[in-house]
Amino acid sequence: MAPGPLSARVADLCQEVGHRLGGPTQGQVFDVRRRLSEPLRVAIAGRLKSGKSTLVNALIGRRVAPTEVGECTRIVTQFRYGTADRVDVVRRDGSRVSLPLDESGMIPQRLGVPRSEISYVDVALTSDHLRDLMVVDTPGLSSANSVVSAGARRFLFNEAPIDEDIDDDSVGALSGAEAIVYVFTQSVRADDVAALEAFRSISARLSSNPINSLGLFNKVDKLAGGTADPWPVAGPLAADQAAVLRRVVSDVVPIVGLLAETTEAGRLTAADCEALRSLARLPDGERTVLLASVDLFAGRECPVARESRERLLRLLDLYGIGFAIAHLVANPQLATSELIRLLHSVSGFPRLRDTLTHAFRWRSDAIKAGWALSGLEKIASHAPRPQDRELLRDAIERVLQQPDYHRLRLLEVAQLVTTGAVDLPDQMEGELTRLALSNDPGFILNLPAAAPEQLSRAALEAATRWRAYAVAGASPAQSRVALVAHRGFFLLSQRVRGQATFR
Ligand SMILES: Nc1nc2c(ncn2[C@@H]2O[C@H](COP(=O)(O)OP(=O)(O)OP(=O)(O)O)[C@@H](O)[C@H]2O)c(=O)[nH]1
Ligand SMILES: [Mg+2]
Repeated sequence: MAPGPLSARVADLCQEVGHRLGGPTQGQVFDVRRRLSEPLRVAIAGRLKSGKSTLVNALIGRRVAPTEVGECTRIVTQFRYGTADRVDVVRRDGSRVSLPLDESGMIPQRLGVPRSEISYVDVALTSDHLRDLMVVDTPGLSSANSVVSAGARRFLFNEAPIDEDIDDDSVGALSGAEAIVYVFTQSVRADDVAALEAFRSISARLSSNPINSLGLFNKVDKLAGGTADPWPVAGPLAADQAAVLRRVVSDVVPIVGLLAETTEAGRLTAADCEALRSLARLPDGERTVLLASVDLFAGRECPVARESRERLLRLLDLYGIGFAIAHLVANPQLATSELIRLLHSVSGFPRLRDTLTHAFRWRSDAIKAGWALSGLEKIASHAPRPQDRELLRDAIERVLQQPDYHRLRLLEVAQLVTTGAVDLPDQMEGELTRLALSNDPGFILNLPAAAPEQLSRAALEAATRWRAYAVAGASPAQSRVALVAHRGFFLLSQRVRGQATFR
């Protein structure tokens, strides 16, 4: 996938200037360019057993990460695209040990290197999904267990070190990511909020913020219990959660990760579907009893073999099984492909994929460009040859002058506001966040159906409002933020007008 326009321009800068630089400085600048061409790196963080590895498999479209026990889940594992499948165990001294995937196509349970020596596991896969996305699976954060640990409270209130909860390898993996998905499994409760606030302390260290982080409300199939439809509950709960967590994540997406994994990784076989069809043909009363609980489903006498039923539970759990059977009862002719499509859609995964591929990709362009420019500034300040320093600084300055790069400033100030470092009235905070996080003028201005002329006018009005706020009544910090927003809306109005005249 081609990099976004801002990163592409910084990559061009590296290319042009790079050739004129001295040896070591040139190498560093080319490193920045290489990193810019890598796909979006998404790190998955969250509690123990919250379903991180399950989600990783869904994102990759293959079941490669172990999801029950096993050594790997305790170690940072990076998944990236490669021309051949390959697992490299990377030692802390940088040396690598290559292993094949095991006979079921998964990361082997035994890595053959003592855990204390392992820095991370680097998995290259031929999966097409990874051409656009690098995924980093991290070990569970024990601090955020369902009952808030003393540790979580301590670093919430006293900013005590968090090393005991998150090891340095995880910090490294997470802070190298452009996007972080926090997986949690329960609806908002007072103590949950505290636990999630704990993520905030961690996230401060990881430079994660609501702009590059997304909440994933996983296992929503467990919400309503049994086979009941969780979605009428999950949607509103996720919205509540997003409101409570607005200083932590940009949105909360509800999902049934297990169904996402099973359908994305193509795990449901013809035999599984046949078993579901047999269950759908049972008398109503018998089916109701079977579907009343996991124990009854697995243990009760029934024409479908017990192993098949246990396998169905592992693939779909009770809700997925009930959902599939209900569709097969209503429509016995339902094609298997259609059944899988329905399961995929009810998993909530399409919305997550959409958020990652649209919102995060667009944002990540600016995040990456910003990251690269500050990297280049650092390289410039350490460059041994004065002419290299000057060359780099000039080039950076030229790029930053371009109006498009105002987005970097916008992200910076939005981050100050969303993390609470600078306070703004709620409505203004919302407007600024939309401006920083979206490319869609209708969404930013809350005028989804407006014509370009109206949008351009509204953007100009917003620009005037922000300027008025900046000069009257705002604190110096608020004023700085407001001036950046002012220019952002001014540029937006110009962009919309430009598009209108080209129609
Ligand atoms: N019912 C249900 N089970 C799920 C869902 N997502 C994951 N699971 C199950 O939850 C268990 C834990 O999932 P993992 O993906 O291993 O969780 P993890 O966060 O990687 O766990 P650790 O790495 O050990 O912290 C597995 O048995 C999954 O099958 C879901 O949406 N619904
Ligand atoms: Mg795991």
